[in-house]
Amino acid sequence: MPVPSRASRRTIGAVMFAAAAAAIALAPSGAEAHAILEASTPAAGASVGAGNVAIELRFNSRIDKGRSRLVLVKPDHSEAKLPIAQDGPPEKLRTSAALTPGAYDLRWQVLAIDGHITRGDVRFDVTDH
Ligand SMILES: [Cu+2]
Repeated sequence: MPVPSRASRRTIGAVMFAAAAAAIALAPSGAEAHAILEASTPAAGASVGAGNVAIELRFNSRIDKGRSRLVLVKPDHSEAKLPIAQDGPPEKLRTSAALTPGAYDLRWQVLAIDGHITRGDVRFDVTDH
């Protein structure tokens, strides 16, 4: 292999530096990789009709569904752990529940791909139709 000239070595060095800088810029920091809730059904503060209610939470990153939890606090303040569907898009948690009228609080806890847990809740109302 021919020895690179001084000029081409400098060029190679510049390209490698640029590639390294780009890799650092693109690497997600821990904070950015945390799962943040982007949208939910029912939406926070929404009112939905009684019956079988489809529940879906969409996050900003892939989550470990097997190590995430959904707990529904019912109008009588009792809590029910909801089964999480293991199929579907990796950034969504989906389940459903048969709900009677009243105020509900859906508490979520998710494990993001960076190994960090985040949690929060979505309050909504179920009304009689
Ligand atoms: Cu994190």
